[in-house]
Amino acid sequence: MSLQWIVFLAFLISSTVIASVYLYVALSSFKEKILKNSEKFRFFFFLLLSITVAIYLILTLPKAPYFAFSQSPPDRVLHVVAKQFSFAISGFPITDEETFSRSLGNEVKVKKGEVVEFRVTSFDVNHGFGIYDPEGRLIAQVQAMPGYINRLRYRFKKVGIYTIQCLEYCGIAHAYMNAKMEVVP
Ligand SMILES: [Cu+2]
Repeated sequence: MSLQWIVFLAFLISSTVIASVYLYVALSSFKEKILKNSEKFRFFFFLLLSITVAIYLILTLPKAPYFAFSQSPPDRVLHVVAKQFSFAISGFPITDEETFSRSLGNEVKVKKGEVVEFRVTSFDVNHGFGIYDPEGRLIAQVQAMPGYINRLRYRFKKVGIYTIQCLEYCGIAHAYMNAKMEVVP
């Protein structure tokens, strides 16, 4: 069973539990006698929910790229600027429209195993910078915001063509706002 299915099933089970608790409390609140019991249940389920959330966070948060590579100095820095409706990616800073259009459609190649630091910003509105691996799985993402440079570090473990997709609805052609990146041996 793939990781995505496990996560999906875990989500399905936990959301069913939460929905049942809400339903139980909502239905039982009509009867005062059951209401007394439901308060006990409510506390129990709240505790259960808190523990479940805590376990999920403890297991997953340390794997977030923001923490995983915070101590590793980057081998490569890539500057990314988002602008309706494209991404310009370059090894050199993109400071104006001229450097933006020169960096458009760049063939970006990074080496497998390198820690890459993306410095992501936007020239107009908020965009999302999401990196998808060759199998189409979202592996890392950060916001592209005007006036801010957000850093995202990632170590690419697999060779192949990666897709960058905007993850923040930014206008009419948002769905087509993407770029490609290649990881080479
Ligand atoms: Cu968008």
